[in-house]
This record gives sequence, structure tokens and C-alpha cells, in this order.
Amino acid sequence: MTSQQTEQVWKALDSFRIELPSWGFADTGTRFGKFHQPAAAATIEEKFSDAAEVNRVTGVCPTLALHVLWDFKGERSAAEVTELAARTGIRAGSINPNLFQDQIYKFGSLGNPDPKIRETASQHILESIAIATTVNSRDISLWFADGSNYPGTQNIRHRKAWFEDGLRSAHAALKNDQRLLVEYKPFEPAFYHTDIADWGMALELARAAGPQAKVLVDTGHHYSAQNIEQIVAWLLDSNMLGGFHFNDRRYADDDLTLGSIDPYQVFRIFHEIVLFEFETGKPADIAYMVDQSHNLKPKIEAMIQTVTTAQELFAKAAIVDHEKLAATQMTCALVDAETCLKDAFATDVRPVIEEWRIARGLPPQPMAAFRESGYQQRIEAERGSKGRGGGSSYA
Ligand code: AFD
Ligand code: MN
Ligand code: MN
Repeated sequence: MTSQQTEQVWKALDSFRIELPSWGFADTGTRFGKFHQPAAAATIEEKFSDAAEVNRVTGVCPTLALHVLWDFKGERSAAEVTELAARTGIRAGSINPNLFQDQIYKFGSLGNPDPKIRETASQHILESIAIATTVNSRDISLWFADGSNYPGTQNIRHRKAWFEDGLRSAHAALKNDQRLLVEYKPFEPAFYHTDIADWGMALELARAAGPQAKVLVDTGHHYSAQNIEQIVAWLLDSNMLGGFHFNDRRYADDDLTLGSIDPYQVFRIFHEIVLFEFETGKPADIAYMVDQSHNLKPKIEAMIQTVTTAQELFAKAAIVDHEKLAATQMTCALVDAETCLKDAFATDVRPVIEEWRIARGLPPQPMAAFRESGYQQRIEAERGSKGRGGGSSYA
């Protein structure tokens, strides 16, 4: 790598921060069952502790996304979060309302045909905004399981209107520096239609809600043929990209670890962001968040792996030769233009990342540092090594 490329990687890593999900440290499963992990976090204190360990070895994860109902139980917990944040050095990150687990949401939340249930869902979002204000979080991150399973069972346009109303009233309660992030997902748990199924619906609803609402791109929430980097480029250009939930999918929203199936696609997504920042001269105001809760990989190791994978792919995107790319695109020199991306993607940036870590007082190999720390053995001794459940929706 040239000295200029090394400089580009260091600059990119200095600004790249990744938010961890509290639910990623808790025991989870699939609809076919749950596989307990030794010492999986079951309390908000344990989640903050595990997140702090990931941040200790990586140095780039200062915030923890929190899920209302899983992490906030009653008034006390907002104060508890503030104490934990001070104690662990991990700040509360995005606040995720829970609008999909309560029995009343069987036929939807903001999209439910019963106005009383829509009102309950709206109240929960307002409570979540109040929690975000208490713990100084900027983002209220909204994912809705709403939809239907059979043709003809719901009026799609009425539900769209109810979502517009619900999101508009949520937006009205935001403080000036807060944001609503509207996440889309093509299917699951609804299998005929999902009310916010793609980026276009999320964009329309965010615009209807108000200027502080943006779209959240969950990288797993796309059909395998979808061009995610094109969606990202459009949202960036429209100033409507609020952030990401990182995971990967082989078939469709399989909640696999970022880059485990298609690292080149993640690199192309990051390339669109780095190119946007290069051409506009301003940083993209994006929340990079992990959304994983894997039930087979060891929880904390999977989180460290996702963070270091994201750093590596972002560093590769940082060394694309943008001048050469622009010139070859203008002349349609196809092979040379494509080679600009492929050369960057093929570059082994790991040695430079390790140098950067050492220069920043961090362990050069976060996974090795975690394994040598004895943290996992300690929490198994403290928490007991049998699954204890609790802590996430999949409990
Ligand atoms: C599930 C949903 C969605 C949501 C996450 C956290 O598919 O991605 O953001 O849970 O609530 O993965
Ligand atoms: Mn998500
Ligand atoms: Mn998901």
C-alpha cells in the first residue's frame, strides 16, 4: 500500500464508529427453538458489560442500542442506564421501541385496524422518545412487524394512511436534535404483505413524518438480487439515509454476520458512502449499527468479528482511486473503471489496520485480545454457564 493509501485508511478508521445492539449479547433462537449459550447476557448490566468488553478490544463501539421492554422495565431503568453508561464508558445508543411482541399487536401496531391499538402503539413510541430524551439518545429506531398473511385480509392503503398518521404524531414529539429512523423489511413475520416492505415505502413514510425522519437500511432486509448500494446511493443523494443495521443473508434476512456471505457487496455499499463524502466534501451523517443476535456463534466473539469485518471493508473502500474512477467512468473504460474497485477490494488492509490499532493504544488483534483476557471464563463463572434466557424478543 502507498503512504497515501495508509493515510486514507487511518483517516477512515478514525471516524468509523459502530453501535452495538444490546439484544446481540442475549440468548436468542429461531421459531424452531432457542440454543442457550454459556453466560449469555440476561440483564441490562450484563449487556453493558459485554458491550464494554467489545469496545475495550476494538476501541470503536462507544454506544449500545437499547430495546424498550427488553432493556427498560419501569422508570428505574432509565436512571440505571445512565449509571451503567457512566460506569462502563458505553453510552446509550438508539432506542428501539418494541411494537411486535405484545399480544395486542397480533394484527399490527400502527397499522392495526383497531384505533385503540394504534393509539397504544403511538403511546409506546412517545414513551420511547421520552426515554431517548432521558438517556440522551439521538435516534429512535422504528421497526414494525406489521403486515398480513393472506390476500384480501387487510386494506393496504388504509394501513399506509394509519402509518403516516402514527409517524407524523411521533415526529411531532421529537426534540430538535432527535431523529426517527424508519426501517424496512420485505417479509417476516408477515408473509403476504409487510406494511414497510422496501426502501420506497420507508422513504415515503419518513417524508410524510417530517424532516427529522430518515430511512434505516438493514443490510439483511433485501432479496438476494437487490442492489443495496444503489439504494444507499439514492438515499444519500436525497439526504434520507439515517443509518444501517449490519447483518448478512444468504437467502433473505437470515441474520448472519456482516460480510459472511457477500463481503464485496458490503464493500460496494461503503464505497458509495466514501465516494459521496469525497465528492461532497462533507461527512455522511450516518449511524452505523450492528443488528445481530446470532444463536450459534459465541455472542461476544461474533460481535468482535462483525466490528473488525466492518472496519476492514470500510478501509478497503477508503483506498479506491476516485480520480481514476471518475476518469474511466467518463470515458466508459469499463475494465479500468471496474478495476478501480476490484484493486481496492483485493488489497490486504489488515497490516495497516493493525498499525493503526497499535498507534491508538488498542490491541492489534481484537479477537486474540478478547480470548486472552479471560473475560468469557470470568462471566461463565459469575453468571453460571447454563442458559438463563431473557433479554431479547427471541427469549
Ligand atoms: C429483527 C428485525 C429488525 C429489527 C431487529 C431489532 O428484523 O431487523 O431491527 O429485530 O428489533 O432483526
Ligand atoms: Mn434491523
Ligand atoms: Mn432483521
